[in-house]
Amino acid sequence: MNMTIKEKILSQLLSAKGEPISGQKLADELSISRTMIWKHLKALELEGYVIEAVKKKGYILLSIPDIVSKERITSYLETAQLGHNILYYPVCDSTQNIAAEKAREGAPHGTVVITEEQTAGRGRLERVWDSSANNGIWMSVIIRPEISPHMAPQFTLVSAVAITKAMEDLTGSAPEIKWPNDLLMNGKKVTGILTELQADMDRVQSIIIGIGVNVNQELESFEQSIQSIATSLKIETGNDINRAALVAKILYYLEKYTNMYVENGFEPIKLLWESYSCTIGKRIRAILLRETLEGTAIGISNDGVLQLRLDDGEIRGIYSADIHLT
Ligand code: BT5
Repeated sequence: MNMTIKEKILSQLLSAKGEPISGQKLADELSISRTMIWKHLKALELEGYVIEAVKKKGYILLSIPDIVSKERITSYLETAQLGHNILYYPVCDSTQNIAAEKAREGAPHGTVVITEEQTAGRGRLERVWDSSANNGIWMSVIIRPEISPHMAPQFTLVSAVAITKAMEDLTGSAPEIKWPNDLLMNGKKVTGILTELQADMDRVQSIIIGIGVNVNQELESFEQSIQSIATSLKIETGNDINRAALVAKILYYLEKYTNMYVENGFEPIKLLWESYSCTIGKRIRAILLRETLEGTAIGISNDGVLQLRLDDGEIRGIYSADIHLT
């Protein structure tokens, strides 16, 4: 991966784990002057890193800002492609809007648009997505798989599995997946996914996967109207979570399962999805655009369509709906 000089300096300071590194050593290893090293250190300080200069010893990284900047995420990244182009905004209207624009302008596969705060975060059907400052993951990932447009909705399910795995790795607790785009903990929503598509009739140009994860919110941080239905990883686990590390983990699994899906189809992902699902086998009410159906969710098909058995025995394939467990 191509790291900037600033990222390289940060990476060296992080791997020194609190021990001083001399300015001369940094300058020699990066083949730049000590004055340039000093300038980059000042730039890092402006971003909130606390760096101490110890006389005759060098620089020590004392504390790291809790932000989801490019440098912070990059320091945890283990991917071959996803997240190698990160566009970070302290605040924006919606990362989906910026990602859509960047995708049209040709942003490469794996581009990530991420922010600390959204002023117009949105869910499906233009619903409001509560995205307050510095406590969640509000990001959009642009992927460009070579698939036909009808396969795109499955990326919601692929992403759900990837985020679930990442949360399980990092916190030890896995959420449950509620078809199609919610992750729940103790029955409350901890994550929402919004998959949008740019395509020709027969070819995907880009899929923009919008991911909203409630990470370090307290209950009062949520809008009153969603306090009874929303939760965060902190509320559920009692711990503050390193958001940048979680972003990197999500990208790691998203890359892994995207590649698996493109190479081997949906079936291997489907098995994982089912193992985390809280929808299958349950009685549900499915609110579609034009009708509401009740019945038992008996599974998802090999292309990710929910199979609902109605009370008269008829089986209906549901492509998109709001699901209520009854
Ligand atoms: C979703 O929609 O769940 C998709 C949310 C996607 C958000 C991400 S953040 C990054 C990217 N940029 C964006 O602008 N969006 C994406 P849906 O299934 O329609 O659910 C929306 C409903 O969830 C709302 O009507 C509320 O009831 C509830 N809700 C809103 N904010 C929430 C939050 N932070 N946590 C839990 N529930 C929330």
